[in-house]
Amino acid sequence: MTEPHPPAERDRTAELVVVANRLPVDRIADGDDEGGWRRSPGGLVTALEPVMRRADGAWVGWPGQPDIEVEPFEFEGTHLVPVALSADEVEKYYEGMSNDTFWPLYHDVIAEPRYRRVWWDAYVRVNRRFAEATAAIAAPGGTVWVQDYQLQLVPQMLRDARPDLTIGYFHHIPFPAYGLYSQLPWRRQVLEGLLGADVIGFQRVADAGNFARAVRRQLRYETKASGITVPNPDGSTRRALARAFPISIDASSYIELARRPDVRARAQEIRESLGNPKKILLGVDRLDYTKGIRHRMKAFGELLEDGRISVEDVTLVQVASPSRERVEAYMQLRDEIELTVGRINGDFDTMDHTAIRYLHQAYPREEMVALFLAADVMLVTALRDGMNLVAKEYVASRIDNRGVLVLSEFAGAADELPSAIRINPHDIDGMKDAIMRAIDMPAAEQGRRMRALRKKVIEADVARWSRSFLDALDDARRQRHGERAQA
Ligand code: GDG
Repeated sequence: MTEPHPPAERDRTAELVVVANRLPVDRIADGDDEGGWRRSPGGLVTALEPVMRRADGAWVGWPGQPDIEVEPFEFEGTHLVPVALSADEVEKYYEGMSNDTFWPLYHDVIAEPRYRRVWWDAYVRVNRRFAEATAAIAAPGGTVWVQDYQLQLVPQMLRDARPDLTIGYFHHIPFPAYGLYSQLPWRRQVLEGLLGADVIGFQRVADAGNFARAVRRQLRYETKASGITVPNPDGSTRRALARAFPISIDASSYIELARRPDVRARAQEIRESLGNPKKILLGVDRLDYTKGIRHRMKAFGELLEDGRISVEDVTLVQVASPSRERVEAYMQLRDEIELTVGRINGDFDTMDHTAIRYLHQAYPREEMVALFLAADVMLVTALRDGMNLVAKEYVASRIDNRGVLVLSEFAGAADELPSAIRINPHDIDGMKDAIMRAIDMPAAEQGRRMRALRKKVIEADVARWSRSFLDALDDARRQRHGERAQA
């Protein structure tokens, strides 16, 4: 195995550097106009695009394929700095430590986290590589914004290398209660890594609270409201801020799509191709064990069994986009879900109607919005979810103020969307009743609730999210400079 080369030194000119596991681009077949790269469809890219264009911005991340060395390049106004990963590192740092240790641990151990020392070693090594690549390009006194649980050690590594920088970190997934977090053999190192940041952002107030508790219990640092007093190596202290910045979507782009005649026509076509059922229920998730897809299907299957609904009247469309297919727990989940779909459909389908239309595929955004418009009831039944953007996308798309959102209280979105029908996905009877209530909801009540939901999602959109995080970082920078001037 060949060890990738360290990142090339480049002038330190980037005033704002985003550091994320993935670059905001995907590689496409050679010979394309844009030099073989295409903007990836992810939400983070949309969220940060305006910010990156405004500032002299750079983005540090992995290009998405193992063992490829790519020189830094410009893409749509952003300087992209690829960090190379070997196939062995993808397996240990990404599929192992990130997706088979941190992901299940931070989602309340829904699946059993595996603790493997060789994964941790690779995680440290790769985090260091990201930190070095960032230190090499950030302008003196510049700002760095690190994204998510794959890179929790980067803030402190970066602070050690470049104490002049202002560093932010945003955690997209939940932060668990201390009783669970404390399982982590490297619990101390991870907290110290995160506390290298001046601002540590979480989805929910509860996540920020869990983090502060872990810091108190494990490191004995003092915490007050959202401030944490962190000792410096020279014996002085500094303040880190840990609080909630709930992420959102670019609501206007969903509204625009929902208005397009071709998208609306497609929504109608979808209804017809399902045999014009009275009600269409919809689930859209990455195929992940945190999303509660099995619980949802159990509730739906029982409703059919109980005779409270029939396949002539109600169809469930489940888009389960392929995800992390090389991780064992995901292979198992796929088997279980596909067995369940097969059983339910086998028991209840007729020649003309299907109970569950299951789609293990990814679709373009237009198709997603057409599905949102076709769906009378959106089912978000996550067992644990940092935010859940799908809930917000459904709401934004319903420009007709119709449709019902059934939303798990274990998704971060539940804090902001009280007008949804709230459920506990572990309570199957409760979920069945909630689904029936959604199916039977009169149009006037749908309108009342949907208007309240839409107001919230349109007000608190993703531009506001990134602005408020960067404002908090600006405050932190000013505070640091003030402190330094006084010292
Ligand atoms: C993590 C946290 C947090 C899905 N299938 C297709 C498709 N999608 C899009 C959705 C949505 C996104 O992917 C998924 O975002 P979620 O928020 O629902 O969930 P995670 O992927 O688990 O994201 C989560 C998020 O980070 C942001 O901080 O909210 O809690 O787990 O935008 O629409 N998009 C298209 N085709 C698909 O087939 N086009």
